[in-house]
Amino acid sequence: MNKTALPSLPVPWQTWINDNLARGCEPATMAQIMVRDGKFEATLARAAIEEARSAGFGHLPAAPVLQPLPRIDTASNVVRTPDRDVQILAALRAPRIVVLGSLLSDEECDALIAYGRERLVRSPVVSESDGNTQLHAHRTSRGAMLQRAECELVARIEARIAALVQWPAENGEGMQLLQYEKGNEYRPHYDWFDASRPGPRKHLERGGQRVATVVMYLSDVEQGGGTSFPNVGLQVQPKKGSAVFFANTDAYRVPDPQTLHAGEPVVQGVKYIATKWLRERAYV
Ligand SMILES: O=C(O)CCC(=O)C(=O)O
Repeated sequence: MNKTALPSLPVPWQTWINDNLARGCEPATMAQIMVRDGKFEATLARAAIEEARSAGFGHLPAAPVLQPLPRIDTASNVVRTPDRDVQILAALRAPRIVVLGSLLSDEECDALIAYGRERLVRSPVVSESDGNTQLHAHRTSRGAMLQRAECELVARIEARIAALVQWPAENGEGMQLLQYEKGNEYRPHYDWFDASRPGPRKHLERGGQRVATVVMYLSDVEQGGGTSFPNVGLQVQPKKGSAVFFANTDAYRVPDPQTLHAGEPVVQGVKYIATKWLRERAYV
């Protein structure tokens, strides 16, 4: 293997090889993924993995390193943020899921809906193949992407979330306002990006992994519309002003399949939520 082969790979693939070796993944399986998703020649894929191995990757200390993550202190039943007391209603340890009461006031919920309603368009998903957004039958809500701190109300809520989850506001993506009418849903999916897929992998370049999600309920819904976590048998019903927080990775920042979740179909009423995704690093 000539020594320059690995540096000629795109940086996300070099990172992918190093990360997967460090996690103990099988080189043969990694090479298959590189051929399938990265369209690399099989010999180049195998050689690049071998070079990374001989450079010491994959022989990192066996014990993975705990990484800081967004976290909510559930030692008390109330978290005092600078401008509002937030109730802890329920908590699950693994995956980390915390149900929050009173994150937003009724007035803030109404104002957020009124602020973004005119901008609602059909919500897309990220394509597995190229990372572009596309419409999909699995997601039938309408949504509006708000820029971070684009108005005083949005900045206020973002600052509150940052204090609540002990994570910098600049690591947050812009808030997403979503509307689900009768029958609308978001079928089971993950919020984390799968680094083995070329489309989602592109999204890791800006800010890294989505390490946590906050779903804020802006309306009461007569029937349906819960946020369900099928792998852990949990369903959180929408209640105006409340929210659910969940960590998308484990404590080592490895994406957690237990975080599979869905927006259940709305049966009666209209569901409005605001979703906030938190990245590993500044999202600029
Ligand atoms: O609609 C919900 O309750 C969940 C929304 C969701 O999963 C998302 O926006 O990623």
